[in-house]
Amino acid sequence: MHKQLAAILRRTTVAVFGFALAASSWAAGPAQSTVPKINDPARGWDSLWHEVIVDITIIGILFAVVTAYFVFTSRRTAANPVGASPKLSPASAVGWTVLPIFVFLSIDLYTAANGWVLWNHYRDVPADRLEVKLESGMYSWDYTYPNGVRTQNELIVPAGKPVMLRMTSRDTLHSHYIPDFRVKEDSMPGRVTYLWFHPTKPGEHLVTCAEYCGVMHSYMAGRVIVKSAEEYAAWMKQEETMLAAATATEATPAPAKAGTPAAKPKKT
Ligand SMILES: [Cu+2]
Repeated sequence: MHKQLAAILRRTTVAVFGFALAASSWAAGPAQSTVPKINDPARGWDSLWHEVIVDITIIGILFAVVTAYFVFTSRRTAANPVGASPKLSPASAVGWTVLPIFVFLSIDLYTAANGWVLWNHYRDVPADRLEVKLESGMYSWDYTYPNGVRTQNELIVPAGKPVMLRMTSRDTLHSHYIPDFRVKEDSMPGRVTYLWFHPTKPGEHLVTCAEYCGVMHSYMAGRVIVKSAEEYAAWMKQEETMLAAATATEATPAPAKAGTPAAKPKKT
């Protein structure tokens, strides 16, 4: 009876693990598709930030409790009391100093290491991306798409594709900040910097200048407008048509000015 029970248990365990394995490989199926996974660090920054907030809250409460304890136990209870230093051996004095430093430093090193990993992910721009040039200037953001289409203060992008900005400035230092995508990077004259982000669904997001650049600095705001892939394609087609028409007009020689007197027929 005991052996039978063990056999049933063994078979059940094998079946459950087998099913779990099959289910997990089925669930992992889409990840093995040819579409590369975008390693967007934006959510990583958020969790790291939350971690820091939790850490400093716990440490703050801990310090407040210890301080309150010492304030209470060391309060003045008699007139002119004379205290006595605690007797600590050199080893325990070093221990009380080194251990807390190690504990708090390890938290700092842990968050710094996580930040370093995220930063490396961030500097590694996905290969399949939309690349747009940005020239900043007092006080506007001027975007140029690969086909020559230009926009000002509105960066229109398709959902689902990483967007990279190659940035420079025509006057002074600015900083292109898109809070919703957790990206901010200086743009400056004589140097090309970059940032990238991954818009996943249609919507609008604020762009603002995060570097004081002049008296109208606070008005240097724009928008990232994320459209669906179809809407973006339609918008881009329209812009390309307008650009082609404008280029054709520029290339055509100007007609004779209206009002120019026609050559008079010669009198015979
Ligand atoms: Cu600016």
